[in-house]
Amino acid sequence: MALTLYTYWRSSAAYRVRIALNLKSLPYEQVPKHLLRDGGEQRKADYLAINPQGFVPALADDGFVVPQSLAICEYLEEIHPEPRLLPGSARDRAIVRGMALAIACDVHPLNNLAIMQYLRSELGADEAAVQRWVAHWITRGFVALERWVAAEAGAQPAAAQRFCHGGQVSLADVCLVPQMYNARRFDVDTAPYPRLAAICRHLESIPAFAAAKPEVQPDAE
Ligand SMILES: N[C@@H](CCC(=O)N[C@@H](CS)C(=O)NCC(=O)O)C(=O)O
Repeated sequence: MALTLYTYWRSSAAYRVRIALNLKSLPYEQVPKHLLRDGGEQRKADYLAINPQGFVPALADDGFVVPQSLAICEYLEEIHPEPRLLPGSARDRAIVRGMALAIACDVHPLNNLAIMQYLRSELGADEAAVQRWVAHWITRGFVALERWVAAEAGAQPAAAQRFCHGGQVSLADVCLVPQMYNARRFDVDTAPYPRLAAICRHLESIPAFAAAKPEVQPDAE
């Protein structure tokens, strides 16, 4: 099994996959695609032949290409089940997938590069308006997730919480940490989300998460 990850250091979707690969101790080669250089290497013909969507990440496994970060994580889970990113019971899996999708489908796409470029170039938004847009959608998502995590945790105090659900690392955590990175990057106030912040603080201290963070990637600027 030779794994190649098409990635960009600041891509939060690629960050998810790096965490999953590290948690499962799967060695992989990185092929960086610079999202801004020369109009975006992800939009060049050679990369579109790999991922027709023109997004990172994509993972190649001996030449078999899987695009979409959550599809990649689930693929890794199936070919290399331990340690598990999805819990044992159908109910727990449904919660974990729900939290992961709340981030990956309902928050992250709205702060993606192509969306922000469209806001600027087609809709005439200035930087302040783009910032408001990003903050609005992250805030909306985090308000809901903070409540959701609290409801799942019951009476446990915020500071005692270490994971999104079920007392162990899951796909929800794999999605939360990169989205928190994005929130900080775009100067979104994270103080109103003490549970999410406490979970991220703990997760970021785990070596698999620490080794996946953008600043320590080979293509980091
Ligand atoms: N749903 C996709 C989203 C991938 C995505 O949005 N990737 C961003 C970087 S985080 C990207 O490649 N953007 C390039 C662009 O917008 O042109 C996934 O989870 O993999």
